[in-house]
Amino acid sequence: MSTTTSYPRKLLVLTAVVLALAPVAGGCGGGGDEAEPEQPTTTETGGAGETTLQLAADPGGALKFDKETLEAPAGTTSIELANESSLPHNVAIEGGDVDEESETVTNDSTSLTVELESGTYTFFCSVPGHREGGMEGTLTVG
Ligand SMILES: [Cu+2]
Repeated sequence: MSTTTSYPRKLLVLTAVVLALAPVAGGCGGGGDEAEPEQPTTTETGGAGETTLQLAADPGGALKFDKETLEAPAGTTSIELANESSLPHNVAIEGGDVDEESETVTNDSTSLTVELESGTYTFFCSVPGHREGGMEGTLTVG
């Protein structure tokens, strides 16, 4: 007669909480908090992945984005623009055959999704005067 000994196994299920949600804008203005969480850009190899880039207009109302350069692999790219200022802004992409722009928002966010091939593009705000004022940067795709 043998006793069957069963070893209880604890299955530790790790639930990965993806913090993909941008913090809801609760406070308006003030607080020059530049602590921006670095987001792990999980780019799936395989080509057809979609990349989301975060971009923000200066919350204090300066004519600038928080980044002067952006990078993405070729494919579908979405640029999410957060504009917490009282100035209207948008994000536009120009280069190659691409000439697209998002809607213009004030105290809101918007996004622009484009198909991009390898190359160098310019992103900017197309509100008159803003690009000239400094709302411009380089998007490198490759
Ligand atoms: Cu602008």
